Amino acid sequence: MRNRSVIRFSILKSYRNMPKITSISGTVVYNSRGHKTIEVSVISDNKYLGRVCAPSGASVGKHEAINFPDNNPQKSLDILRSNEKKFIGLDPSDLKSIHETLRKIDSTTNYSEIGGAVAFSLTIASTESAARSEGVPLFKILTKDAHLRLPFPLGNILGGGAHAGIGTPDIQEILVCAIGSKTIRESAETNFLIHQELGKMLERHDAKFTRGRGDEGAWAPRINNDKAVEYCADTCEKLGYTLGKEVSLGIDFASSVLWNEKRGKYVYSRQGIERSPEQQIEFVSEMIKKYKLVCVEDPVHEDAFEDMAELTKKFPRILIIGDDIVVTNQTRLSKAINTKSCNAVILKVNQAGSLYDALEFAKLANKNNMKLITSHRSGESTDSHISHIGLATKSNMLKVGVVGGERVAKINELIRISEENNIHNMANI
Ligand code: 2PG
Ligand code: MG
Repeated sequence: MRNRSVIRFSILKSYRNMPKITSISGTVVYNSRGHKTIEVSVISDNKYLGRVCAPSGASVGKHEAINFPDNNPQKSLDILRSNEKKFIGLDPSDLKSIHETLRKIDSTTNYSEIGGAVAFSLTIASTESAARSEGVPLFKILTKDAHLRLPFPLGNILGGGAHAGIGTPDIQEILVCAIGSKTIRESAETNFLIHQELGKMLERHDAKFTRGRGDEGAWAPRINNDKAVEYCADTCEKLGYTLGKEVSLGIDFASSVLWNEKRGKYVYSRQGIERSPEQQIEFVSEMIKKYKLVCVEDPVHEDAFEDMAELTKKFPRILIIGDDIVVTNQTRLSKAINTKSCNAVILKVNQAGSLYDALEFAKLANKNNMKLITSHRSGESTDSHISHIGLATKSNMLKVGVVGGERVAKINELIRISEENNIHNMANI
C-alpha cells in the first residue's frame, strides 16, 4: 500500500515537472545574405524560451524540403499561427509528438504547404525550450550518451560556384580540416590560420585581389579551379603542414550545379570546359590522389548514384560524401546504402525539414556505418544549435565555414560545449 502511494507520488511528481508548450510565435527576420527568413519562438511553462532562425541554401538539392510555400516567409508564419493551439500543452522535448502534429498540418513529403523553415525552427526551438526548462545544454535533450566526441570543424577556405560571382572557380568549396589536432581549439585555430595565410598568398599571386569573400566567408578570387586547389595546398605546405597528416583538404564540387542534363556533361562555364561523367570521375580521382583529400562532397550530380558508387569503391578510405544526392532524407539514404553510393553523408536539418526527421536520418546513417557531417547552409544566422546537433548525432565533422560571425558562432559554441561539459576527445575521421 505504502509502496503504491510512493510510486503514485513519483508519477505525479514527474507529471507535474513535465514542461508544457505555452506559446509559439514567429517573425520575419533576415539571414546572412540579407534575405528574408523566419525565426520561431517556443515558450514552455510561460518562461522557458527556445528561439531559432531558419537558414537557407544557394545550391539547393531538388529533393530537399521547400523553405517557404510560394517563397513567402509570412505565409509560413500565418499557417503556423493559425495552428498554434495544436502544439499548446505538448512536452517540448517530445519531438515525435511535435513532429506528428506538424505532419497533420502538412503531410507533403517536402513540407511544401507550411514550409521546411517552420519545421526546422519549430522543432529545434522546442528542444531548446525543453533544455532551458531542465537547465541542461541542448545536446543533452537529444542524447543520453555519456561518451561523446567532438566533431572536427570543416571549413570553406576558397570557393565559387553558387556562393560567389563571375571569375571565381566553378567548384563551390575548397575545405580544410585539421585532422591531426588533439583539441577543438587547436583545430579551429589551425583553420583560421590557413584561411588567413591563403588570403596573403592570393594577394601575392594577384595584386588586384580585393580580399573578396563568398557567402560562407571563403576567399572568392578570380582564379580557375586547378589553381584554386593548388594555392590551398601550397598554403598548408608553406605553413609546415603535411597534407593528410596534420591537416587535410576536401572539396565540395556541388556537382548538381555544374551538371547540364541536356548536354549530359558537367559544365565548368567559368573555366570554359566541359566534362563527361567519365571525365568528371577521372578529374575527381586525380584531385583526391594529388592532394590527398580527406573528403569529396557531391563529386557527381544528385541522381548519379552509380557514379558515386564507383568513386566510393575506388576510394574506400576517403569520405565520399553525399549532400544533394541524399538531402538528409531517409528514403534517399536507404538507396545510397543499398547501392553503396557513399560512405559519408551531410546532415542538414533544413533539407529534411524537422529535427525529428533529421535525427531519424542520423540513426539510420549511424546504424549503417555512414560517417556523418552536420552542416550549416550558405545563408545562415548566428544561431549555434547545429553544434549541439552535430555532437549528439555523433557526427565526425561539423561543416560550418571558417570565418564570418555566423560561422564562428558555431565554432565558439563547440568550444563552450567542450569546456563546460568536460568533453575533450575529438571524433574519429
Ligand atoms: C553545401 C552548402 C553548405 P548551400 O552545398 O554543402 O556549404 O551550401 O547551403 O548553398 O547548399
Ligand atoms: Mg554541399
